[in-house]
Amino acid sequence: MLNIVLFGPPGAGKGTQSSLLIDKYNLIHLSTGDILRTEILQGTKLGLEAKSIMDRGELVSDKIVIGMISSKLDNNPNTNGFIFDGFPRTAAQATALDILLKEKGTSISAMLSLKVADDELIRRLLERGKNSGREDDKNESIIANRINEYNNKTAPLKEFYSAQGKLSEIEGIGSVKEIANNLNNVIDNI
Ligand code: B4P
Repeated sequence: MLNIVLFGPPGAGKGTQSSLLIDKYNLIHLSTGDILRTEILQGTKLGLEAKSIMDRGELVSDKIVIGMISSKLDNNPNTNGFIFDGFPRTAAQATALDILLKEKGTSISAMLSLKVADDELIRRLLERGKNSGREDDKNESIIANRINEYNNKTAPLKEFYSAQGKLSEIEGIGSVKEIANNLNNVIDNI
């Protein structure tokens, strides 16, 4: 199986690039952000719990997101592989993911980390916030909070995957096509 962690700060282009990679490599896209937003739209108990946390730009609890990923893995036993977009975001999530994949006889193939400077992240997210209806994209102080959460809790995961020899860093500024080509080159050499 080909299991890719697509990594980077909020607004780095993970969602954008995932949609290209799933078509090219015939993978299943698991975006914890999208799954949570679907729960919010459906008004489920989990969605109600997650909404205020996400609107503040904080991270939803590990227990909730690990449970969500676990059931998605169980529901797709015969796939070529997965793109993990926005997951893992904490050390506990990364450890849980390794265990869940091991139980299925597979593992992470690579972490592809998109590098984008903070001023460009803020510009992209505010731009998306004009139309997306996402509360977390509308306000610069919430975006700053998301970037802080990333720097404190998520960025250290690069060390976790680097220690396993799986980290590749890719420039995330440029055209969507250029960045996609660079991601494809890394994946084709796995
Ligand atoms: P996510 O949905 O994962 O949102 P994100 O980090 O903002 O990334 P996103 O995929 O939306 O942005 P993208 O880079 O594609 O998380 C939202 C919230 O959910 C979190 O804050 C947290 O509360 C919760 N959550 C999710 N997963 C969790 C977890 N595992 N644990 C705990 N909590 C969790 O795109 C951004 C914009 O840039 C787009 O408008 C796009 O068009 C544009 N763009 C993309 N590529 C570009 C390029 N090359 N040039 C210019 N613009 C570009």
